[in-house]
Amino acid sequence: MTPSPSDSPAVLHTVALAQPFTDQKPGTSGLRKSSQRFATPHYLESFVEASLRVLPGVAGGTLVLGGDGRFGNLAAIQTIARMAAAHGVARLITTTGGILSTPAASHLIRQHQAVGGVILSASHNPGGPEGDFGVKINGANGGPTPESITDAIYETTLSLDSYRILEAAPLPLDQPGSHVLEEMTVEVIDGVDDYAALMRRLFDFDRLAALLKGDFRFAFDALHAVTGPYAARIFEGQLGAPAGTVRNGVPLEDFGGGHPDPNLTYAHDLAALLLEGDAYDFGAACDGDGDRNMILGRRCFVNPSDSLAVLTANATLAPGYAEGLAGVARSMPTSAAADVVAKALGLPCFETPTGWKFFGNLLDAGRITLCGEESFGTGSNHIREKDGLWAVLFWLQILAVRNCSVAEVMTDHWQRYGRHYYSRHDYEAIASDAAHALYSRVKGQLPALVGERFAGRSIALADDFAYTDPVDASVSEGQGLRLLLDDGSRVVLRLSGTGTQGATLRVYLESYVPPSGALNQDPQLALADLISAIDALAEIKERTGMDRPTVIT
Ligand code: VG1
Ligand code: CO
Repeated sequence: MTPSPSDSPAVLHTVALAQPFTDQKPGTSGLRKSSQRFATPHYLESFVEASLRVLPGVAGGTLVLGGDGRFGNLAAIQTIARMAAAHGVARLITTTGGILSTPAASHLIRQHQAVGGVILSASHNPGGPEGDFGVKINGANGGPTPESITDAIYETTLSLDSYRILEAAPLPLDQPGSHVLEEMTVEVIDGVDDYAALMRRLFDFDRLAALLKGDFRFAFDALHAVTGPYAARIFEGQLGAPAGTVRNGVPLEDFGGGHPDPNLTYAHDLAALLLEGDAYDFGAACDGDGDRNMILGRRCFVNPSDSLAVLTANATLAPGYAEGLAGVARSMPTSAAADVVAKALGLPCFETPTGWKFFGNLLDAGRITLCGEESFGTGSNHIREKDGLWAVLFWLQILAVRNCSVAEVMTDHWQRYGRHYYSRHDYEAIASDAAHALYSRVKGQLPALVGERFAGRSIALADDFAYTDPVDASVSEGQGLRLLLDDGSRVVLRLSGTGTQGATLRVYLESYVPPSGALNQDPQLALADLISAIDALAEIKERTGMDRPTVIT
């Protein structure tokens, strides 16, 4: 019999740290490091201690805890539960098997008025002992904490000399139940139930069921990550899609050895199924922690920037958005496709830096309803994270109501609003020094570039993007190097804040064609002149030693 934690005497320990860790600066979304780094004694505890000290309301409050099922998830939940008890958390909500997607966690935080949550995930990065692990701290609104909090957490880690933890028997996480860890109650709940109920409130499940039970062929790839149980319950269980619709649906600690990243490179099996054959009408995949989505139609890839624009243009087809939208926001490197729709609909449109935390203030203030990023992230005011399955359901809703194919939706969209040819080129795991030297060099050249020729156009603006939050006036600088050309085309350079090996350079390319222009080109060809011009300017091939990007989206 597993001993119940309440049966064994709990002892509070203050564990001394020989010296603080200096590498716990949270990136674009939380602290993300190799599993090996996280295996360093006291490493996880140090970051969690700092977070529990900084997050407002921890003592006496409710905390949500769970993760994407990767290697280290269950052990970390046990550790963090004992630390939460030592910090006076009154109520801890965690899930069976420790399985909790990022969007479902965001929803639980809001639903239970928690002070925040700890989400264990390195998102789309590979997992396993040789892969990555991560800790994301979300706040009371259900979203990633703002920079003021993440900066304070980092500062705290730099001078940390001890952490507090309770010694207690492990919590049984194999089934729902209530437990006690000293003064703290622990509720182990099913991580899918509440999320599925929320989706049912936003979309017309009867209509979706009619679609999925008909001759519409749908393939969903969970990539052996967290969305498997959610997708199986919703698509197959509640909407009646045929068994087998959800592929790779069992979460594995190492995601079956794959990259749980829904793009054409890492979700290639699904991409091949949809783009090279005619057996399926619709395909979708989500990432490790369930906040990203890739949408595919028969022989049709939907660029994520376009996806946001399509959702904006068709939002009122979903019951949850039937009243219309307050506004829309996109991250700076995301194409301006949504801006064009917003303008046509008379909606406010915002451009934020990369990372979901910047959308939180706009959502909380009711200034926007939808938001998205080019990196396969779309979401709305229903939670404060991007939401992979929500986007898939939204697309299904549009297809069900309009009764047409994905390709028809796209063609119709471009004929109406014009097309933003768009691509992101990632140069992953390049030497850190080379990446930073390349970046600083271009940054140094920016002021002199205005008015210069570039890919046959003239450079109208060259800057390092800075953002002033329209809600709280906080300023975030250094968010990416932008070259805006006089015809509205654009090239952006950024260094990734989520990688764990060396540095990753992202090159974002965009060029607009009005409805009267050529709408059916291959994006790589349509952008070819921008691609070679930025290579010449930034000396990408030469300085990275790479002939081509590792990932092209
Ligand atoms: C990447 C994406 C960014 C996204 C972030 C977190 O960041 O580009 O748009 O918000 O991942 O996504 P970066 O700094 O590597 O470019 V996830 O799915 O980790 O929560
Ligand atoms: Co993610």
